[in-house]
Amino acid sequence: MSEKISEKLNSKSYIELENQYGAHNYHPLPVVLEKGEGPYVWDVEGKKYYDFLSAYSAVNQGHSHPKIVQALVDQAKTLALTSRAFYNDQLGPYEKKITTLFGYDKVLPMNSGAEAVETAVKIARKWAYEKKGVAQNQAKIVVCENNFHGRTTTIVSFSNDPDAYKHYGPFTPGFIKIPYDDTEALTEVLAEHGDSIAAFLVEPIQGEAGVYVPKEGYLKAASELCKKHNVLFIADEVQTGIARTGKLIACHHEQVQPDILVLGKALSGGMYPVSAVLADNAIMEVIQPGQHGSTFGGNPIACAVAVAALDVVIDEKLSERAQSLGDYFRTEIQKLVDETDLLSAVRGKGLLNAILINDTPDSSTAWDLCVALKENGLLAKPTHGNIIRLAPPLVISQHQLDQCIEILRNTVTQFSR
Ligand code: IF1
Repeated sequence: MSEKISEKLNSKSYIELENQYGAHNYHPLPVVLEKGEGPYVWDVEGKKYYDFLSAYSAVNQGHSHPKIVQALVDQAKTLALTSRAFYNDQLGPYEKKITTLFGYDKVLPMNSGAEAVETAVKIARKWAYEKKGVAQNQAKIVVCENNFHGRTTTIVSFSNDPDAYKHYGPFTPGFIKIPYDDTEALTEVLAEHGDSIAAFLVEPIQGEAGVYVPKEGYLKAASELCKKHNVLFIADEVQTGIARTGKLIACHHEQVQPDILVLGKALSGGMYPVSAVLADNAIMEVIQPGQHGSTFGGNPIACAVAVAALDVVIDEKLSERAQSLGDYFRTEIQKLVDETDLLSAVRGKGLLNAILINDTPDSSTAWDLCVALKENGLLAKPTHGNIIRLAPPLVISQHQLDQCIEILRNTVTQFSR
């Protein structure tokens, strides 16, 4: 094992280092992690935890999955980066694998989720001008209130969360916000503006908004409305994709095949920044050489890691696990909701779930409960205010999940505001 970069410190010292030398763009839970394996992480004092955040659903395959680590190490020792100025022997096989698995003609490889969303926005706009005949610079994209699609300037331009957009103007125009999970609102906006609308960009479940699961049939109805108005249906499955909700992508719960599919996070199993935009030729062909790109997009390491990460999803039946363990988890947590006034609801799909704390969003109750959970060996973090996301790695076993349910039960019942 190679020597650590610096001598080993305690949690307090690591936190002080981050406070002094790091931008304060996060307020982490007071725990300093140094090791991860499967559903577990360990802090620098050696305390073991269940990870119930999974790096916001990036670590679906479990921390440091041996097969993905091996792919990373082997490729890193061989060829790390060529840029797309040249071909490489990893990209083509990866592109064939991912397009075949998700059912598309083409993939455009990127790195972060936000980059992939930006790529989807650019493709949709270009398609609107070159294929749909929308007047230049007049293309609109419909998005949903309380969305989260990343943190670039264009993406926060269509956020309604002041923390995401305040003082980042001027904003990118061309976006129309409608309420989420509201088929009537989508019907109206397409009827009124459909001729100039390029796409509808939507999260199949709104993650950051608090694991908001739309009504059954919403995605299907939205997809059909888009077809009717020649509008592209773009599914942002960065968080809900890769088996997290019990299907390969959450849209498959309603047999919806998005016109443009955006993937990220667990596409690499949390091992490396890998994102992707998938579409059929009639859409993807609007991008010609020199019209979009990225230094690291489609690099050999990203491709080798993503191939291994997707193999793990299929070989270890992670979608089926998420579906059955998720149903069990919500059933058990619903019993706890019924027994205590601290929790008002549990909701989710597969192993993307959340509990609603029976307190005001500006109260510290959700945070305080997460600190208490940490003391009891389970790491989770509130999303907005009084909602705690509960999303373990999909490799968690039934026995381990039962232990987590016990930790949740004990912590909630012993918790005093
Ligand atoms: C943070 C949560 C936030 C995403 C969806 C695109 C992206 C994300 C549906 C962008 C990223 C991350 C970002 C991270 C916390 C986490 C997150 F929803 F998952 F909880 F912020 F809202 N589409 N979500 O969820 O992907 O560029 O980050 O790779 O920014 O704090 P990215």
